[in-house]
Parts: sequence; structure tokens; C-alpha cells
Amino acid sequence: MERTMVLIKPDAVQRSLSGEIIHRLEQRGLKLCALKMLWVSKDLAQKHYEVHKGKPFYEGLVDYITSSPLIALVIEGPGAVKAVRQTAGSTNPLESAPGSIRHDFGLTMGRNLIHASDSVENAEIEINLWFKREEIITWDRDVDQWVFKNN
Ligand code: IDP
Ligand code: MG
Repeated sequence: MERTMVLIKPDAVQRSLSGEIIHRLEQRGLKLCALKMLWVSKDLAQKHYEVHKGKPFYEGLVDYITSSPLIALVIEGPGAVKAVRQTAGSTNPLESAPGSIRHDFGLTMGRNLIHASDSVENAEIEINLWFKREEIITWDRDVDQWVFKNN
């Protein structure tokens, strides 16, 4: 089953939106496989956002993500990468679809509440960067047959 990684970024945690964001992912039918709260080191933040190194927003982005605790999650489901990106909304909240997290709670790219892996390949890299193997729970949810089946 496909997995993706989500960060409930520091602005969302500070604004007490963590529960709301997890609720939306669960409501969609997605399954939680790992969850932890942490205050990210600069080193981990730089590794996570390495592809953006050199861009004008990079320094501010690393400061933002290390400024306060965040919550990291591993999420599972059919098409989990695409589903979570859709529920998160476009990078710029002003261009996000109504009903998406970034649209409904955000206004700027600098405070856009959530990170979601952008491909299956990057999801695997990010999960390995943020989680130890034993922190990820493989489990059957009784309702899976009513949510995941494609007949
Ligand atoms: P994504 O989070 O939708 O995948 P990316 O382009 O990978 O978007 O950028 C990573 C993060 O960097 C964004 O979520 C946002 O927080 C921040 N970011 C991207 N572009 C800008 C910008 O132009 N100004 C400020 N922050 C930006
Ligand atoms: Mg990205």
C-alpha cells in the first residue's frame, strides 16, 4: 500500500490546527502509520529542504520549520501521495482549491501549514529521513475493506 509523509508545520501546531488536519486526513479514509511531535534540528530541516537550497525563500523556510515544534506523520492509502497533496492544496494558499487545508486556513506560502511528499519516490526518502523503521506501524484497520477496495 502506498505511503506518504506529512508534516503539520509549526504554524499549524501553534494555531492548534493539528487535530483538524489529522481529522481531515482520517476523514478522507487515509490511515495513520506513524506520528510524532518534534522540534526539528537545523540539520534535519536543511536535509529535508535540500532541493530548495539557493532559492530566495530557502533560509526563511529553514527558520520557519525549526522555529517551533511540528508533527510528522506517515500516512497510508491507495494513491496516498496524490490524495494528501490534494487535501493539502497548492503551495500558494491563494491558489489552493476551496476545501483544501491550505485554502481553508492559509494566506501565504511562508505559512502554509502542511508539507506532503510530492512523489512515491520522495515519500520513501522522506520517511527514511524522519522515521526509524520501528516507529512505523504496519496494521490492518477493520474499516479498510470499506475504504480501500476498488472491486
Ligand atoms: P510544496 O510544499 O507544495 O511541495 P515546494 O515548492 O516544495 O512546495 O516548497 C516547499 C515549501 O517552501 C512550501 O511549502 C512553502 O512553505 C515554501 N515556499 C515555496 N515557495 C515559496 C515562496 O515563494 N515564498 C515563501 N515560501 C515558499
Ligand atoms: Mg515540495
